[in-house]
Amino acid sequence: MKNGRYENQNIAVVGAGLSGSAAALLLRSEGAQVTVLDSAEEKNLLKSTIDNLRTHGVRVICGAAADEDSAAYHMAILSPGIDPASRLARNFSSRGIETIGELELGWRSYDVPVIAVTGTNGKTTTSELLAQMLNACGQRTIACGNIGKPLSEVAREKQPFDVLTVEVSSFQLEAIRSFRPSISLWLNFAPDHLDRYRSVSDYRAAKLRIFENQTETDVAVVNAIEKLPAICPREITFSAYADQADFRVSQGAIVYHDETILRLADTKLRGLHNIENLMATLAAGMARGLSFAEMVPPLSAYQPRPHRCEFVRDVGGVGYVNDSKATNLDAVDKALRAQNKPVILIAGGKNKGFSFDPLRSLVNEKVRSTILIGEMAESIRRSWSGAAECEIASSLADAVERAHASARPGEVVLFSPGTSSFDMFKSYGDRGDQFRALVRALPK
Ligand code: UMA
Repeated sequence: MKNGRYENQNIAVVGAGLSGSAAALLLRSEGAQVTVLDSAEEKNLLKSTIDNLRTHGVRVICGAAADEDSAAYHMAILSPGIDPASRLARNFSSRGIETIGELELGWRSYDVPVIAVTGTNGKTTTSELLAQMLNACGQRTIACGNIGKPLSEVAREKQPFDVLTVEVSSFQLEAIRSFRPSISLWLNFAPDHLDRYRSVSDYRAAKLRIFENQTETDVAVVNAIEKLPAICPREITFSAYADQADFRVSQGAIVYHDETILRLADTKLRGLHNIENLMATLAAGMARGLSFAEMVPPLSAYQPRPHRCEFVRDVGGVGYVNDSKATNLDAVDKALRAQNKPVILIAGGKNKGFSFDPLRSLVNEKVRSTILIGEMAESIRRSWSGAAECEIASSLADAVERAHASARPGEVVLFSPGTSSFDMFKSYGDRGDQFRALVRALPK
């Protein structure tokens, strides 16, 4: 236990989703009196979650009453989806109540070293690669955090792990105090989440907090082409594009200094962005004392996850690729660069506060025709008008039908939305599942 327990403390947990629920149950297991507050009306929340919280003695306040709650608390825990500037969060911070994020709570409650993985893209793949590799090499770990299982849940379960592999988002890092990974991974950075941050530099500053509490005895695995400020931990660098990195690509293989480690043809991952994810994983394993000979077999065996440039099916010589996980422009950029055939691109979704202008020249180079969906369809058409044919579809089903009607043999239909899904779907997973089902239902 890094900090004291929470016996008889009155603690507010903001948000009744995965993180809030995990934080509340952890705090209850450590003796706190817990109130969960959520701005949504109770009927719109998961009944099973709310019932479970109440069964564990947690008070739940929903809707407008949550914003107005004025009870005294020792501390408040924010779920990552809660903007610290929101009225709900300010209700605590403005009264001088210590306010921390769920990640920080989990960290304080479980004394196991942490490997933290951040980056705009590739966090989930790298966290999974790392967890799979470490377990195969005899280091017991679990991939948790932003990937789906909150750190507070892992902290409550207290299984005997050697190390935790924690995917961390800017939203989570924004609300840390003492969170100190022994190994941090900075995969890449590109603009995102401008519906939450006032500027790209605010988003970057939140992410950079991953290094904030690391010391010289810790390690940072960093992308060599990123211009990071001076940081304390020892750095191991990687890049598929620079020659000066510790891990780099040479003659179709990942090399460490001059030693060949892994031939690209011997992995199931495709695209240079994934090769960088592999390099970062090897670097983190090296920092954990593993040899390349131990690490390479599990990395070669790793199967890519769904929704990440997932090949769905060939229909009459046209390949259909599901890249629903592409929720920002950088991910679309990488997916387009990985294609070597003319592309019919299906893109669009929720308005996250950025324009698609930066992709214009790449779209012009790679894409024959675009089919646009969701809240951003009109705005994307304005960004790409003249760079490729643009048409707007009324639904994902309509978009798939239009793509099927226009694609020619030898082309690829790439579903890489470039923004989040919440205007039309429950999640990127739901969106990708629907795309896959629609493609599977196409006539031959
Ligand atoms: N809520 C409010 N007021 C608000 C906003 C939300 O009361 O102003 C309530 C909602 O009504 C809801 C609850 O908060 O009941 C949801 O909390 P949340 O948005 O923090 O979601 P969780 O279910 O706790 O999931 C969070 C992460 N979500 C976000 O960061 C938005 C999940 O990352 C993460 O997997 C999970 O914790 C476990 O750690 C998702 C994500 O989209 C996958 N992450 C972003 C990304 O990867 O780009 C950062």
